[in-house]
Amino acid sequence: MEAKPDSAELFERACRCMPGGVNSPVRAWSAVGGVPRIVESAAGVELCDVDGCRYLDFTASWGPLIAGHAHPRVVESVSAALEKGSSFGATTRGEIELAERLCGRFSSLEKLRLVSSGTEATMSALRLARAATGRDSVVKFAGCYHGHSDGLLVRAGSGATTLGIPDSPGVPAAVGGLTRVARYNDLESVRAACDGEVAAVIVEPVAGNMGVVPPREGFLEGLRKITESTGALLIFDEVITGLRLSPGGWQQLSGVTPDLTCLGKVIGGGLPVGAYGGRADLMDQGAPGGPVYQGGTLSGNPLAAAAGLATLDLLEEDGSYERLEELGKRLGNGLAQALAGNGCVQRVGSMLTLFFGVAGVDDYDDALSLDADAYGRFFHAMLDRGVWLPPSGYEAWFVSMAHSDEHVDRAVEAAGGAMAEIL
Ligand code: KE4
Repeated sequence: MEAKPDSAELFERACRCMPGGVNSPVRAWSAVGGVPRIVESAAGVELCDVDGCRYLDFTASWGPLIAGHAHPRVVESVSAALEKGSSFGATTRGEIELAERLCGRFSSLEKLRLVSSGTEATMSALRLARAATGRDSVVKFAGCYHGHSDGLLVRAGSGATTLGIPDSPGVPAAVGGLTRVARYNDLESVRAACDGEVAAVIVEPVAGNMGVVPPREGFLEGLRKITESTGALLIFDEVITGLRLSPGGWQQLSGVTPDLTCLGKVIGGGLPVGAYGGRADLMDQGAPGGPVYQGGTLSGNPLAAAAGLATLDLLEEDGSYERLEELGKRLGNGLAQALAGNGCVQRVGSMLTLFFGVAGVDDYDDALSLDADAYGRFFHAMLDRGVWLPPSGYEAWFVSMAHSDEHVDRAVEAAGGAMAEIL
């Protein structure tokens, strides 16, 4: 019987037909080196690659798998939906329920529109903000990543930083020039950037794409005040934080209410879903009721809605967020101990980043000074010990409800061995 192809062979084939062998750049392991493992399957906290190796996963597909991989309730829900068809190009009960449930959790969401990715959500929210204010400029923060729409690929974090292209070629100067960049956690830089031409300020309320960087006390409140005083809309990009940090996202915990919110990842439970929403007077300017056009063949897809609803059900079970906090804290404390002063761990709830070579990260400049080589060595040392981490130091690790204390302790023990090996 012919030997099954291994990761190296499959990745070679992938490179022959897909740029960099991947469908999203961060998956190419450019920052950490080595042959990206090709995944065969996953269940709970465990990923298996085509080589038969099994890993304890802390990437959670970059955040969505908060209930763990292939949760039986999610599998059952999506399978039942598929039995009834996969897509109709017409409204279904599932998307109505998902929209109702999300509006019920976020007090700022009077109405929302489901789309198929976080990129679509932020791109559409900006278009709506520009239409609603009649202004063209937007303000984003260096190191924040809001997907790959042209105007937001300016000083972008996540894969754009990982690959050293935070300002992507191909974005026309006329478009990029409408994006003003401020410094995260620096209200002075926001005041300098905001004037009567700014339609919106878009921010990750807890940054996750330059590594995890929490907002300083008063930062988000300051953004709210500045946008109110200049007539700009405040957009919270909660694609990572929404549903992960609390039932109502960071805006529920911080008490700062944005005009528009973008969601993704967890709300789709691993299937393609994004959403943008906010005050009805804004959202009703969207087509068909209003003139601001946005649409999508698979928007509100019934399978994705089924996965999202099953995930929301699981998150609504008693103690879910407390458990995520406990596990995140256990992991963060254990990693800080293993790091033993060779960097820092920054954590908010069930998302965290281990930064090598820096004592603290408050903004993009701090993040850019992390020791990326050390992270690359650490990544492989952990992989050798059966722990799968994000292949970039500018990303967040995620804990899921499928993780246990034992899983966390295993990762911490592996980190101790990995540190001894690389430092
Ligand atoms: P997507 O278009 O990838 O669904 O979402 C874009 C997006 C928007 N906003 C935030 C805060 C995000 O973190 C993202 C996407 N996150 C990255 C990882 N940090 C996706 C991973 C990838 O690009 O493959």
